[in-house]
Amino acid sequence: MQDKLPNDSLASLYPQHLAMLRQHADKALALAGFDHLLIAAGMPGIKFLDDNHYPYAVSPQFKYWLPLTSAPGSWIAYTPGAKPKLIFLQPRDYWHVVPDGPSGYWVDAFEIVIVRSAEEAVAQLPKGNAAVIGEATAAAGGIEINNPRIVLDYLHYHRACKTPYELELMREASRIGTRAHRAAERAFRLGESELGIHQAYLAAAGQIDAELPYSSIVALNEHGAVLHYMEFTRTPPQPARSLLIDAGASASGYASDITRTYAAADASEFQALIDSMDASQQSQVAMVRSGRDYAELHLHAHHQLADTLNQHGFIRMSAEAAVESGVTRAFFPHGLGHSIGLQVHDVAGFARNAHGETIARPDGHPYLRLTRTLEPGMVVTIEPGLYFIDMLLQELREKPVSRDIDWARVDAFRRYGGIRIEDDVVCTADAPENLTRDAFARY
Ligand SMILES: [Mn+2]
Repeated sequence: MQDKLPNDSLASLYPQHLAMLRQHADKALALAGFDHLLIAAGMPGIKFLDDNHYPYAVSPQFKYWLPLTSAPGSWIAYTPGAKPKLIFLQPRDYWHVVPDGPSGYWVDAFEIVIVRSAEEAVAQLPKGNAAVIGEATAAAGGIEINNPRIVLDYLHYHRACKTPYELELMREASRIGTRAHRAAERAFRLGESELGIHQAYLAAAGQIDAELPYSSIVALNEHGAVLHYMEFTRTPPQPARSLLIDAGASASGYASDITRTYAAADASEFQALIDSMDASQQSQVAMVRSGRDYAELHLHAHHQLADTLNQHGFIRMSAEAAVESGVTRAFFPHGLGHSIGLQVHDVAGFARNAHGETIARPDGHPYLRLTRTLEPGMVVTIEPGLYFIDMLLQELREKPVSRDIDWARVDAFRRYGGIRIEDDVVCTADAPENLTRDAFARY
């Protein structure tokens, strides 16, 4: 269940999206010397020694072409010059809900063939020299999956820049996510547990866990210091001082990725730190401009964090010294953000070009997921953080620079865990579009 999508605008934007996809596919196939592009929607995996399946996740290459996220066993077949073909699997099955026949603004753009089995689907694919994109499990009926590197590099590189159609879906994903974030904040203020906050989030999003683009992080107090905290405690801590929630939503297979940090009403020292982080986050968002090197933006965020650490009395050293000595990396040990789209961490974050060459991360920043120069149409997250992580603080204590850190001040903040503030931002030819803040402004 999702919000009603703005179908009129999607219908008018979709043809241009498809035309762009065809252009990229034509070029990729020509480069690699293939006649057809065949894309498997994929099948749900099965659990080890079990007859239960993992939640189904459609291939990102499949949902790039169509807003179909539940089409196991289906295929797209594209031959340059011809109308793309959707081979849609609608099994005869009384155990499961059979997917509805295709409908919507996109169906006229496809030749659609409905089949009853995965083997029949494969039999409908054009024979010959084909790039076959899919997981090994899609190989029902004896088709060979080859996932050619040249084709994938080309398609992945170009996925960074979104079409107006894709941006419309990403705005929708942001609207669903922010509505759910509002509900999560209310649940926190009412004293709910992490599980209770998560349930409030899902209810407001109208999405189940398996539909979300990634597993939500709902962290009260010290749990905010665990970067990928995936527990959901059932009992609220007494008192609940802080909430860090990193949770997104999906719209026709496109993701939003949103993080907010809240302080309890009486935690004014933590609120002041959140306010500083929020101000620097917004200044970083404003720097999402065409031609900007994202890795530089990441390094700039470290300098801003050093200023914040100084202002709030955690350290006494120049910003340069704090960055050089690794102090900021102990407080902010992840990347500033990543590309986002059909996948929450979208592909080709390090691509130098469409041909598989890459741009290395800056030394000492092994977790940065994006090193490309920004271009209009790219959507990136901006998510600076400041955490009080025992393991990293312990390492810092043993360094000479430890002298210039106010450890009593640091220790006093451990009980809040940490701060992350994350928006999804579109690079344009001009000022950036902040999908997240625009959506929050509606709720
Ligand atoms: Mn993120």
